[in-house]
Amino acid sequence: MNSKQPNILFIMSDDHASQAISSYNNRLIETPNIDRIADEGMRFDNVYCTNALCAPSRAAILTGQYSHINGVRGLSDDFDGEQQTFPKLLQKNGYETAIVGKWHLGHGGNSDPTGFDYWNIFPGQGKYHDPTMIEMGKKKVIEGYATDLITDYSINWLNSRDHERPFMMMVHHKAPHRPWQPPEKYATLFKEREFGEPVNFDDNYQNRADAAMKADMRIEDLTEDDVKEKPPEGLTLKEVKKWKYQRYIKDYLRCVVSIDDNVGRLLNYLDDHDLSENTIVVYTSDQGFFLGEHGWYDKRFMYEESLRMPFVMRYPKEINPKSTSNKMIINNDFAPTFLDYAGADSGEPMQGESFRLIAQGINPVDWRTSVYYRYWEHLTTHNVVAHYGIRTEKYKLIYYYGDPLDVKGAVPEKTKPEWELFDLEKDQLEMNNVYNDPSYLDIVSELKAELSGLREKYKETM
Ligand SMILES: [Ca+2]
Repeated sequence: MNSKQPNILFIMSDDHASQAISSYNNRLIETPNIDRIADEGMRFDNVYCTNALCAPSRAAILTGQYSHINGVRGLSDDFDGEQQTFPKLLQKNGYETAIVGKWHLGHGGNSDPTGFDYWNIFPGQGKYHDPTMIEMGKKKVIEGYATDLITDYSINWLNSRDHERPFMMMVHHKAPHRPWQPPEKYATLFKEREFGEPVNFDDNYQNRADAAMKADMRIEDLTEDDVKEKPPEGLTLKEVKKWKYQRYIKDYLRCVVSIDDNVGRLLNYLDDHDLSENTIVVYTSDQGFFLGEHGWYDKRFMYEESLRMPFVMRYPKEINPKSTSNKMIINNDFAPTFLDYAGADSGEPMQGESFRLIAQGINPVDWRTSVYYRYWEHLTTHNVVAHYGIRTEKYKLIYYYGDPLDVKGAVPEKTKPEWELFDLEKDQLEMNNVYNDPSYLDIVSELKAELSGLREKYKETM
């Protein structure tokens, strides 16, 4: 074994917003175990997904490529398991690799993982309670709670792996994805607590593109299945919305508490087996999520809450404790970064960059200062309009390009193209579209030029 090659433990949950991680924001809950990774390593404050949806983000992470290159633009696109991924390249470079939990790629989310020596996954989205799991092709129903089971199987594999080789394991939680079903032991946690609503909970979607008004992901839209019972009789619409929010946020946070416990179990395992020093530990989520901001749940939009991924990383040999970075990182960067740590060549160039130096506290002078994003699904679930855009340190420009679109699963409808510009220094909550404000004319033309440069760089032609 090459002792210079670190182990990589990549823990990723599904739809876990940084607003619900105390290292980022302690308004809602404490997450001591996830915080421990940040406290003993680095908290990255500007990590963005390139397409805020489960399968596309997973494909971008594995391949280091944007959706139009890796083929997974929306949930109905197949993932070609033959293509290059970082786990395959790690295998070639001496690593033993494993994935446990949510895979959700290919053939409606149901392909067999490639590039892994061991895999044990859910079919499709998976279930919270007594889930079916497919272990190396063998399907079984397993009694228990998904988040605990994923950790149990991960620990089993860590015990049985080849101890002579470095490992890379992806631990992919289903939680806290909809329908937010917590484990029995946390069923009544927060019962007596009333969570405050975000300041823009009653957003009326004025001063915005029509896309915001059009989206069906308001707290009011939460179904009886989502909130698990009928609202009490006699409430006004406003009271129903407030009641649904409490139901929603409590179940969401109960799922998060269970994730945090299970992150703690893995960190303890590393400590107990003398692995903490030579293991890179990451905790992230496939995208962010709206927790009542803009009056919404779900993701998809290029707005901050859904665009931003929580990302904390510990590697005592190279990363200083309690460090933070505000450099702009995208999920396409994860693959090249892990390959860099492993001393492995990425072969065909990926569309991300290694941020290993940034993690060491060194800021490369030529690091990107803007990020390209694209949400491809058009008026599918939650009726969100397809869009692309650019985020810089100060501004965000979004183009809802309208019909027609050659996108699988698109519902044809006449949608007129529209733009949004947010001045993020003055309007962090993205409530006021200044695209048509004449004082931003120069900014708009600079951003459009940069956006078209990024599209060219990433070979985005549609
Ligand atoms: Ca997700």
